[in-house]
Amino acid sequence: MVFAFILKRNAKSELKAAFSLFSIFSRNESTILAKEENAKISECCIRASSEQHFQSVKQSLLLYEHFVDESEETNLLQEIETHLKRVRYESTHWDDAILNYRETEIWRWNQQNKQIIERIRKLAFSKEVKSIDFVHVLDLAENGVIKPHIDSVRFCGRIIAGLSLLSPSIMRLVHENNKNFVIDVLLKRRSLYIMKDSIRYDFTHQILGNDESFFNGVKVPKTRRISLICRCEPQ
Ligand SMILES: O=C(O)CCC(=O)C(=O)O
Repeated sequence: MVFAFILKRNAKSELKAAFSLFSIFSRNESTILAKEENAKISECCIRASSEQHFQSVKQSLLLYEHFVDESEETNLLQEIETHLKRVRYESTHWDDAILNYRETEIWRWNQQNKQIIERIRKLAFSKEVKSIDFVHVLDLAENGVIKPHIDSVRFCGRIIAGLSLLSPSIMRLVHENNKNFVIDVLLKRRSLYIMKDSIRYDFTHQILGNDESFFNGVKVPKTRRISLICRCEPQ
């Protein structure tokens, strides 16, 4: 079944200009130890259009580098391939929000991979929210792009967690009512992001195409990328 998570899309206009209007703050190469899970939250891969903007969203955007190791990535990919092998790449999504991709949903995982999914859910979802039982798997081809959108509130609650496999990419978040409020996130291979509350509801998110894929002025070559997206149930 193809997903219908995507509700809104914004025109691309103004985005390119936004970073030049503000001085861009880049976080120091520092990490904060998250007490609850002993996982490292990385701020160095998050760039906001101003320090004030960064401060106002840092509680609702979390990034964990090296969330899985290489062998865990290999195991996940092996299982995912068995689900994707009969799925064809599509050039465009039903609402034109994604280009050059294929997708599936996985309900049951082998024992090893199930533990990784449980780790994601434990870290991302508090006790008050119920996670959706299946994982959305999105395979974005090298020339694939996810355009700006906000996930539909009909299908997804206040928290979205995504694990990036195979390739780094840039996720751009733009405030719906203030197009100058822009956050770029370097999603490294094997990293996990968690978007919640304000970031999830008030910002569009997108994955930049390879030609626009730069962080701090440095090219981030995006090849084929597979993401595992865990969501919680709508309220
Ligand atoms: O691939 C990702 O990490 C984001 C996917 C996405 O934008 C979505 O499913 O709404």
